[in-house]
Amino acid sequence: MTLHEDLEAIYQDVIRRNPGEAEFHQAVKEVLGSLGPVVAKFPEFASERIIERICEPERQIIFRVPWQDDRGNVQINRGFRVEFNSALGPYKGGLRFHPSVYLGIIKFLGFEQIFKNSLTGMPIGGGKGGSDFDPKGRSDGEIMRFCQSFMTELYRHLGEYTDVPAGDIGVGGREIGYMFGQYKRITNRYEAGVLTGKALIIGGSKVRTEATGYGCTFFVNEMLRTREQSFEGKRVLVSGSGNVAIYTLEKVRQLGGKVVAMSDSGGVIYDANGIDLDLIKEIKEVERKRISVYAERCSSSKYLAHGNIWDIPCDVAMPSATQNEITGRDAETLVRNGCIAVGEGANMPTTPEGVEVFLQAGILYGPGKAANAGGVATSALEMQQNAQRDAWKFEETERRLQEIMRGIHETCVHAAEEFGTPGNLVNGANIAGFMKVAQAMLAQGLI
Ligand code: NDP
Ligand code: 2IT
Repeated sequence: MTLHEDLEAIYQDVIRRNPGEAEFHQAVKEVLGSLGPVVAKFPEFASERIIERICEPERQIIFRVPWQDDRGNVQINRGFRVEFNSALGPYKGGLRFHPSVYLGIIKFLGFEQIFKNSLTGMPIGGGKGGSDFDPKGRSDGEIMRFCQSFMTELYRHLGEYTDVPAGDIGVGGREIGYMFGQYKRITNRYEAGVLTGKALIIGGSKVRTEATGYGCTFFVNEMLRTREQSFEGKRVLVSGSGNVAIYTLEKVRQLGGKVVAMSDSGGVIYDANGIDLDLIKEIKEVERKRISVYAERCSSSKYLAHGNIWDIPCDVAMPSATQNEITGRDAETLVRNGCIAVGEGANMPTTPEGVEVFLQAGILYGPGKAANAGGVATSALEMQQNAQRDAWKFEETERRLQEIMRGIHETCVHAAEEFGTPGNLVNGANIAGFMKVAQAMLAQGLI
């Protein structure tokens, strides 16, 4: 992708100032790739150096997380919180616990989060955090001690009006609960709105657990509707088998589609009859086991160790595991096999080469910052309920989520059209997300 001349200079500066952070460079390049027509139309963004400011996090926190494992050994991990942009509201974004986490991952996620949160239309800024801690194989006690140590440093940077974390890979309701308990203990404040993704009993919102997967499915449904299509009878691939993947499966089924394959980092399960939702929930949410166990218990399914899920023919692909999981070659395979729509539940799951293949082929392509925004949008609904000391019903909350996803899709479609690339939702999402943040920054002066 070639960038507009001024944007290329900004991009080169980002590379120079952030060496070795490949994922962050990739995320920045993708957004800058959409902004050529915007800087041409709004010269004040250049004179006020809005884009350079957006590319520089407002604050970056890196800290030591010491904890004791079950054998009495001392363990040391590294914790991160990147408070990227607060033009639209308090920093908001998840925490990722995964051994691959380093500053470049947290910065790519935090950067994406700015535009995603802007697209939701809710008053939330962008941030992200996490640790290189690997939760796999750790006992409940170890997870709790790690979360408590992590929060013992992080708490001083948080607050319902300052910075509000939630979950991401490796962080779900259990971890949020342990962190919330430690925050309350240190601060002596029952400040429900300081974390989202809480269990219902401690101020969580109905539908937050389901929200990212449901939202992504709603988004794909909106895309399909533009071509007089629906999920009815469609074969769907959903990579991953975590929170986003499971609730994508649930909603796709409700809308008449059939998820024929899922995966984890070890392999792929395939079931032409459609994956059994209850069995997946039991194995992943209750027993916390690997997806290979599914094939042991379900005779109509096959386990493909180290298999590539994107080799399986499908109508719709919903990557819901991790970044760069669809390569250019995978994208070509999907298109060749007749895939008509891709909705990204994960953050940046498609490489730049893959994105190019989808756009060139003219298939429906919903980029992560639009398609997976339902999770953070429902987090913002959780913050609203906490502020009101209220708890809404499931149906009402889901209705709001669906409305928000419809709105995001419409916003992206309009922005893509207005700036000369109809149907290109990458440009639509980047431009619409950027415009609100840029205007809010201008309104607040040079800060
Ligand atoms: P979970 O931890 O619940 O599940 C992650 C799943 O992805 C697991 O099946 C995991 O397999 C797989 N996975 C993770 N890393 C890798 C890797 N490096 N290679 C192969 N497989 C991998 O996380 P979530 O479902 O919450 O998150 C999934 C994606 O969705 C992430 O990209 C996240 O950023 C994004 N997202 C999440 C939101 C949320 O609300 N939770 C909101 C918006 C986006 P294994 O167990 O083998 O590691
Ligand atoms: O990537 C994401 O949007 C999330 N992990 C959810 C963030 C949130 O604050 O709910």
